[in-house]
Amino acid sequence: MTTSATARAHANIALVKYWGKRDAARNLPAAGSLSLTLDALTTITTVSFDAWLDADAMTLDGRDATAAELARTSTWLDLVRARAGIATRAKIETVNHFPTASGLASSASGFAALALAASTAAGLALPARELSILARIGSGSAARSIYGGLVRMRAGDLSEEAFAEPLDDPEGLTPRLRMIVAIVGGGAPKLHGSRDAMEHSAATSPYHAAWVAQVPRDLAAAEAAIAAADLGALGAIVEGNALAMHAAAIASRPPVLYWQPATLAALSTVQSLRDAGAVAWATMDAGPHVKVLTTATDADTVAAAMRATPGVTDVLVSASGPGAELLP
Ligand code: 2P0
Repeated sequence: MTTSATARAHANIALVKYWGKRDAARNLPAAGSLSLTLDALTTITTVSFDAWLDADAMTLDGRDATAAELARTSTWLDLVRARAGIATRAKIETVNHFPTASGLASSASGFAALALAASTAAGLALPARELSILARIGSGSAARSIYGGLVRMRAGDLSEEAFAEPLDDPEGLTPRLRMIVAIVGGGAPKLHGSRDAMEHSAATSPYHAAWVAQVPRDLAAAEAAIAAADLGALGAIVEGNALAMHAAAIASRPPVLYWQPATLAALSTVQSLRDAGAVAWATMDAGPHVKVLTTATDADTVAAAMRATPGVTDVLVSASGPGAELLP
């Protein structure tokens, strides 16, 4: 007997970053985070439990998963099997619909789509909060991609408390927001995987404790700015938070340095755009790319300026996207 389900989820970009764990085994973050789910970056995953299989099997963008990718997914799938009371192995087919060479990590949309598809195929009908916890155990940022729009991740004290939830947006800011992704270095594979890099940073950076202490302050200020629809205040926190994360990472020994020359050029373009009156605030993740928070009104101006920046090889524009959903 086969039971199958297909789900779609979107990647997210953190406005207040997750960088560091307090418990690696249960994948509990050291602090909360806040993100915007993006409509332009999609993963579609099908999970089929099949009694004839004697091992899990997985394809990623049409190729067989590596042994490491399969082992990580298989271990995670054991949680779903335990919960559903089944031992059946599964076939997993996952496809990332990301613009070519976007160089963006797909673990957030990947584990969010997987959590919904696998739990549904296993016969579980989990509420969104349970899906968020399940996705988090796979990858911390995936907890946020269960939801659309602006999303807050709670650090929680217990594993059951570390989940994401949609953020109140009383002034209707979300539909006005745009994220411009400026790809630097042609989307080459990243130098340091974020999982290992954040652990190394926590273990060796003299600034890590200061970073973890700053996050709750940034979260509170970002939420207040969203509640007041104050984009200038929100943008200043977003940019400061990302640079603080990178400062802590760069101070690791040996350093975790994601920046390339074009990264600085892109950051300089963002400052120039602001000086010229545009809404433009930079953020960066575990790579050299610069993402710019802006509005629907200024998106074309910002995208054109990023495209004209030397060393920027590709630019994509995204609005807010929806949460994880089942496909027929
Ligand atoms: C974020 N990043 O908040 C931050 C900013 C990277 C920089 O979440 O170990 O792949 O799987 O829980 O979710 C990337 O880390 O890490 C990440 P794991 P994940 O988006």
